[in-house]
Amino acid sequence: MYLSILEVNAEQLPKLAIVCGDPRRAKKIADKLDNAKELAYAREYRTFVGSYKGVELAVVSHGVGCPGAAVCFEELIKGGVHTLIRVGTAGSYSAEHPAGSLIVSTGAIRTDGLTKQLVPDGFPAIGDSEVVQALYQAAQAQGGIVKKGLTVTLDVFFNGVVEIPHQQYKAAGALAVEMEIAALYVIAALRGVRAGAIVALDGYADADLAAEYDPHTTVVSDAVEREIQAALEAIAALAS
Ligand code: R1X
Repeated sequence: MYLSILEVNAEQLPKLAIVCGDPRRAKKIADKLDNAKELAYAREYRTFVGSYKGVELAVVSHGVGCPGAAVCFEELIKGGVHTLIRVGTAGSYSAEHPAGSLIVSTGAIRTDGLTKQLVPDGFPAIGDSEVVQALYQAAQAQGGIVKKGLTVTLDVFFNGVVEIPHQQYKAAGALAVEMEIAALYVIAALRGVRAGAIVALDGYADADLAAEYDPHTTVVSDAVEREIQAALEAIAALAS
């Protein structure tokens, strides 16, 4: 089967995949694999295959936001992928886990538009318990601050005139906010595959993002390095 948006033949895809927003991060992850090979780079979707500790996996970028990411997740699943781990970045809701910390998402609060067009209100977006646990254990082994809990998935990055109720999400216990996990978890549930997600915090979500957001710090790149390592170890553990 030819996956016409990723521009990849399904026969070339392993069953496990790490997905991330940034095509450059996909390359960075692929550089840690044995026998890494780039299969395609179509739109924001850059696809590599290779192996880690003898386990074959794909590494694929999905871009920013649920609709574009959903195209990637759906095609990977159509192509036979049954385990997906998102390695991403997110804004923090608490000084207890500042930039440089890692959060494993147990579930996403669905404020995005995409999943509203896939499933009815009230349908949960939850991670697979085995994938979440494998990620959490592997992340703890990397050191630094690691938490697991709920994350918020938004569509908006730069605010408009509508106030986003960050204080309410925070008061309800959400740890961080990003833009793709709801799509991943709902699509995984719909298609009967397992998924988990880990994010490196790159700032505070309820601050003025336009003025203060700087994801290009050493603290953040160190955390991204740790989450990549955690995801690779989780893939190796989940394959066995
Ligand atoms: O998930 C969010 C989005 O993909 C977090 O980082 C990106 C925006 O910079």
